[in-house]
Amino acid sequence: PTVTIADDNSTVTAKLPSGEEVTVLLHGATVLSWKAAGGQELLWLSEGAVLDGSKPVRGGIPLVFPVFGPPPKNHATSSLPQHGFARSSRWEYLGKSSTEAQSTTSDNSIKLDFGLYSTALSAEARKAWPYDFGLVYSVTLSKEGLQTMVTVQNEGKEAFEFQVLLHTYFRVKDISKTTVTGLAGLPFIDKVANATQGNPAPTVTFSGEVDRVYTNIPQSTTSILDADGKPYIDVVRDNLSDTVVWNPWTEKAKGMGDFQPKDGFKHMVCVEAGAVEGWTKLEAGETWEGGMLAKSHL
Ligand code: TA6
Repeated sequence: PTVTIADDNSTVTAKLPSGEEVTVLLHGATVLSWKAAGGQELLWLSEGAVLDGSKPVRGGIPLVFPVFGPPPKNHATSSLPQHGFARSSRWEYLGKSSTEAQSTTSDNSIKLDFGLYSTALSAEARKAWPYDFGLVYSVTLSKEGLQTMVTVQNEGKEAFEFQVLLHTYFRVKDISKTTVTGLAGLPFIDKVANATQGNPAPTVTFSGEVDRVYTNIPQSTTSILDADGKPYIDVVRDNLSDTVVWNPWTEKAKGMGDFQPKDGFKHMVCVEAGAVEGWTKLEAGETWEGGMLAKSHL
């Protein structure tokens, strides 16, 4: 594999001899691009995405931590921005490795590690959430797919609680011909209807804005099927109990300045693996790890 760091130190790109490729922006440790062996781009990135760190990236895989959505009132996260500070902080590139454990030969996988420590937070974020922590984000590219794992270490003396989610924008040919399976019949929080739906259809289809939070899902895989029900991408959760499915559709796309082109919603679906129902508590000195493996059928 080859690993290239951009001249302006803003991105790290890894490429396998078989053609798979991943690019990570140090701002937010945001995966901007994940290409299949044949060069097909599997993630959607807005043409208006801001990549200079002044705003979270619209697309790719923003990393949501320590809170998902608008923070609750009267909570340690109350004064944080929506989706927390991890996706708008500058991470460090810690290095690469291709351990035998992940592949028979090192040519089949490459792991990139990124770190964010509380000491590196903006004064504002530090003040808003004054806990000592360390995050290590491992992005592993292999022929099987793209694995993104988050390790949270409580390096302080007091416990804290967090939510975490990989806010992945997958690229699709046509949202109106895309279906999401693996959530059959499960109740979900419908943020569009502002209600909990009890008996949904077996698959999720898209003919308008969809914003659903599925929690405590028994099976670990949520699948995206392309046109004509062809398997496209499987999202396998690791120690994450919840999945969010989102498409902003016309109106919400119009309302986001960095969402370009405006009809770009036709070519993306967010299937987001996370632990966002309630809070994961970490005692002083404890470590937690979770993440996802996105497998491409291309
Ligand atoms: O994951 C779905 C969601 O929570 C939507 O409700 C919408 O707010 C989306 O995230 C994007 O949020 P952002 O802060 O990135 O504009």
